[in-house]
Amino acid sequence: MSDYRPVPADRFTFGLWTVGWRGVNTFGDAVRPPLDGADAVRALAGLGAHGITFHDDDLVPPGSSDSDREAILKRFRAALEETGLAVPMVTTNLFTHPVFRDGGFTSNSRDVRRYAIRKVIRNIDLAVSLGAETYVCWGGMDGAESEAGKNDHAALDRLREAFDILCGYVIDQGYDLRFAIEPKPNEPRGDVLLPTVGHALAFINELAHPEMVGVNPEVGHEQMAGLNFTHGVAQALWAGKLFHIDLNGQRGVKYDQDLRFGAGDVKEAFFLVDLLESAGYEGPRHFDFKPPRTEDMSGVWESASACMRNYLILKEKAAAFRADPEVVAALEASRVPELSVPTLGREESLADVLAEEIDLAEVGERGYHFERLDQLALEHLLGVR
Ligand SMILES: [Mn+2]
Repeated sequence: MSDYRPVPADRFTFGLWTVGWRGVNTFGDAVRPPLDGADAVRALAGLGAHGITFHDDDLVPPGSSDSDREAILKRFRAALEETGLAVPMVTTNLFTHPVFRDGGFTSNSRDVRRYAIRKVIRNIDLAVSLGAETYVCWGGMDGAESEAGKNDHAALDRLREAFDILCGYVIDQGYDLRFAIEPKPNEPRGDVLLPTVGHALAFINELAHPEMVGVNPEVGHEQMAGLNFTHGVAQALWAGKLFHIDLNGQRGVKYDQDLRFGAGDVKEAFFLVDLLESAGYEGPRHFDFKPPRTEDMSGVWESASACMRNYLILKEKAAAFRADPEVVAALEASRVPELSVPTLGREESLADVLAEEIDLAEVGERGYHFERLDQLALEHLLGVR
């Protein structure tokens, strides 16, 4: 793997809205030309990606006639067939149009909520026809700037209602499709509903079909809240809910940077890849990043390639870390394997624990040597081991 050249078996996927982002932001106009879906498919296939994903409006511009829609989809399908690129995930834009200014599934306006459900259902049919297995729901506009304008209890009721309706539709149609909720703490709303992986996991348990709904955590979204992304992903894996993942980069608690994967907190990226690879996560490694506005189209493709390259480099570094005999010994010295031993033995009862005594003075002096372990990880990451 020394050249870190991605192949489809690596399961790298990209949102059409990532490489197709034209660079429009709050302060600046578009800096790049529109990117046609079929052209994106060919370019990503050429880079060694496995798949492409899209929001309904990325692929078919809003307001397109039925015949325009058909023509666009025909071109897109032809490019997929020609390249073998997959569409493992699809999502809906419930944020750009002014009607969604107060959200989609949780807008105070009932007619908007009903329109949001229609828009998702139409795109679910397209997603399934393209072979997608996961449908991501990011409710970025589902939130508030002021507590006064939003009844959170009612908003959560409406959000649950929307997921129950969508799951019911998928069951009725006999589709093989699961939903993945993407948490985000803020942006574009001042505060977004289901701000973290933990909030989303708790919400899923209240649904009529919790088995059909998981999470799609994004590196930057947890880090924007100052949270440890790897811990969030670990809990999603523990709950059997890591249905999809958005990889990118973020430097600390600030606006959503969507840097290329690896370009934010490198150490956390290292431990994230270590976790995904060791946990046997088999879903797509999906990149949801924004090539900076400084880049022209060649810079966009360079940035996309670098996402995959960084993942493969970190995968190799993580494997070398785990295989290093010094690391194995250091893990032992840090008692890491001991945490996997149940606190009560199979034949034991609480009475055994209650009858036991601990030498507090002696055990209180025990050091855990995590610094040595962390330094070994850092040295692998820095390439000196
Ligand atoms: Mn983001």
